[in-house]
Amino acid sequence: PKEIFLKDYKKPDYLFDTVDLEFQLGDEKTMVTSKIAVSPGNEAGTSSPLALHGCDLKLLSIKINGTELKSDKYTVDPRHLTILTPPAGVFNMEIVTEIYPQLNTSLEGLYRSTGNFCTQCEAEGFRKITYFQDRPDVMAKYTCRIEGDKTLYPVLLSNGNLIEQGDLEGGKHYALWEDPFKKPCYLFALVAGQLECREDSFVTCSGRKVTLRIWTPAQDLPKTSHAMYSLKEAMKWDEEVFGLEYDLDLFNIVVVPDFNMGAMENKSLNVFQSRLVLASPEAATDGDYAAILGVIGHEYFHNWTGNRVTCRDWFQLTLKEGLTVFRDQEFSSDLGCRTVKRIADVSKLRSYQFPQDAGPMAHPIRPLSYIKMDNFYTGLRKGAEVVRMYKTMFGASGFRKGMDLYFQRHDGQAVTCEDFYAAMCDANNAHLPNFLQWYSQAGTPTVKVTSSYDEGSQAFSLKLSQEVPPTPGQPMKEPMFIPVAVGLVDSTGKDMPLTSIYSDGRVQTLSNDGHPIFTTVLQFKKKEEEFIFNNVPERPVPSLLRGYSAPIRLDSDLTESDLYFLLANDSDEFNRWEAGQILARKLMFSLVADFQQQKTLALNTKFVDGLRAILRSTSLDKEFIAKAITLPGQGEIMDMMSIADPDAVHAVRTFIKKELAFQLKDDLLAAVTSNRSSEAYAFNHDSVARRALKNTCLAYLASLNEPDVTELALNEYKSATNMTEQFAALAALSQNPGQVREDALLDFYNKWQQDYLVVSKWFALQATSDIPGNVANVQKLLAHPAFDMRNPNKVYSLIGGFCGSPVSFHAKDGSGYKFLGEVVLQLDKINPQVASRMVSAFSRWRRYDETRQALAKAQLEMIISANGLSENVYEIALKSLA
Ligand code: HT7
Ligand code: ZN
Repeated sequence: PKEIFLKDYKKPDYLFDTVDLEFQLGDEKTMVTSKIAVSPGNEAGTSSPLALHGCDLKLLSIKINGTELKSDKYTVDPRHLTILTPPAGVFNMEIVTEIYPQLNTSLEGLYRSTGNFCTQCEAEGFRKITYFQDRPDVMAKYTCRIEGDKTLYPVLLSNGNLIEQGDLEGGKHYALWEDPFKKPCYLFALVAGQLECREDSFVTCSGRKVTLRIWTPAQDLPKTSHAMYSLKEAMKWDEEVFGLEYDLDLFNIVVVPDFNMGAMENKSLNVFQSRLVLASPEAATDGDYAAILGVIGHEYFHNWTGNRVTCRDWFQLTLKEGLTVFRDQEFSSDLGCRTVKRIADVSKLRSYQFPQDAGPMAHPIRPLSYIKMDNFYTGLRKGAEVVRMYKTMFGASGFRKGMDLYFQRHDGQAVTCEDFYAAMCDANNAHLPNFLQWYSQAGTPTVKVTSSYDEGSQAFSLKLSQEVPPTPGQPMKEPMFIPVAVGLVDSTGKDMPLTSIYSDGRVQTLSNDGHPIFTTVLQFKKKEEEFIFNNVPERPVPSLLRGYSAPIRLDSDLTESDLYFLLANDSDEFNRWEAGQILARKLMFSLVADFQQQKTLALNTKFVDGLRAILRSTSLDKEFIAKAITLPGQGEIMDMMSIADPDAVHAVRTFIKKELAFQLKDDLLAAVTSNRSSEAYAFNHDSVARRALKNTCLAYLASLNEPDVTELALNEYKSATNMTEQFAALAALSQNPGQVREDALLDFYNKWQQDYLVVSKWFALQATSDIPGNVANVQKLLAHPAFDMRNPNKVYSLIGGFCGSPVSFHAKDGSGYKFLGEVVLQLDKINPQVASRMVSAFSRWRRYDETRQALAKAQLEMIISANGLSENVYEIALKSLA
């Protein structure tokens, strides 16, 4: 396999100005005709060969300027078609190919999903449709004519505007679509099949009416109302916050059950996997509703950040993804609760991104090389944090100025991360030293903070030092620009006004137009720096990295009592939660040590009291309380250990959970009963928060495995009128092995077997379970009639869920590893993208004890030596073993 390097980027020798595609859809084969107007890619013109990408295509003919090209004028290999001596200047090229979508299980290019035709071209899937320069800096205007059987494929969709349609002989019909905007081929889309739509409209800020359609199989139409609401909210939000108006008169969303990722932002024809569109109160949880809002927003926001301004090459992926993830996070924050959303996003960053950034797949947000670009779509949250830092530095209005300048300069272009940085800095008349290091250095920086107070001079000093750990290919690192938001809390729990600060040999007066300032952002950009706050009347407790102002690991000298103080008092709610998490982590580490030394485990009463106070609070947001009483995940703790010990972490977390449940039982019971509601389901913050608190408390109680709480959970399960509460009760019951668990799981399946999305949840719940002997159970579920290896959603639920369980996946006898090794090979033959996501579970094998290391390594070696392995899986296995 060939490795592609950022440093080798060259502008294309040929440009494609217009692309006219014609598809003749057939049950057995589809014929694709592509007519391209080609022009030289540089001023001087070119006579170099024109190399086109292609994969799994049967070439039928090539014409240049209307004349069939003789076979000695081109070469074909399994990945390319090369025109050896293209004409000088502008010319037309026509290529006809045959493809076989019904055999395409990779779900990349043109494929079938439950009979319908669908495309997925990002990152490099267009080459599975026709020979093309499959790279994002080749931007063209497209038309697309689709022809197919009218009964089998009554709906024919592509990008842009429908400009013609009609019937043809032999029961066929056609549709002609024209997209007036230039786009890279990865944004091309075609959908054809038996679909119906929910239609609505949105009037844009300039008064234009846009028709909105969500297409699904007829029976699912009632479940599309939340998605439609989400789309309209997203359109309004982008106008209000960024002044960005939708640019066509039609916006289509199509739902497909078989899809490798969440969704795809094809120009005016977004494609979504069912889970991220379809929702009803009975069958979808609050989490599903929130995910739909976020992802509908995300794909819509790409229309400007990704589509109108796109990436020069795939190394710049974070340019569109980091920015768009940031935008969807802000959108969800504005529509819900900002602190809770921030906590959820930071938790995900810690559980998925940090481990990756510390393992063999660690790469800068702009990678330096790749074998398969698809493998680089897992690190996008760090990119969003990098974008967030611009906003932290420049404020909302400065960030908006930067965005305006970015669009003013680059609309219709394919650009780089430097272009974004330059727009942000130029619009704010600023320069951020060492900021670009975030794009080129991998690894999560650790920032150490020590504080001191001098009563005589009333000066409070914070000494900061940073360390970026070595990562593959990057043993030495440069300091990075790290914005550290800080507040100082006085002994009564109030924020102190910050008046002046000394750093870099100068004093800076802090004021906000004469108003006192309570949080300031330290611009930490060297290996070590000291910041001295002046006029500080008493020793404060510093509240550091407020709102999690940079994606780093913070190692401060805050004492346990400082942390309890912040947990109770910090005005920055994020940092209240954070203080609780740090305390919980410290507690878990000390109990893990006790467990490893076979000491009796005992819970610190101060911790119990701290959580009791939070639980009893009547002023805190209920969803915040639910988050604050939730312990850090097992993965997060293992990630911070020198040798990850899944058995100890699991035992300790289970112990703390049970002990808290025992000691807080009355408060937990009160929270469950007082948060019941007989009102009809609504997806609004108050109701979501109420359910979140109730469900979290129920999970604690059920861990006691006592008859009264089992009875309670059973009642909650039976009386639930929405999936959020029903599923939470089922999860609570299924913590404890035994007949009650088995009966509940069976009952749930019998109720929901017709709804494949709910069945996927049922798979995930069992797959992630920590009950003993779960490897065999998951193995059995693989043969369940409802499981289908070709459906990514089911694979992610069952296999992906299983890999996330420290107990079963890391079973000491290696049975979990063996199971995954076999599944990966099977899956790779069907869908390499999905297989490579599964094989990633092995990548951190060096973090475990020697026995586990040997067992996991053996599976990786077995995988890499298999015949016919895909490049996707090969790249992950190779880097994991390196
Ligand atoms: N931009 C979309 C990426 C995507 C993708 C990438 C590789 C393989 C399959 C894929 N499907 C969608 C997703 C997004 O930004 O939400
Ligand atoms: Zn995206």
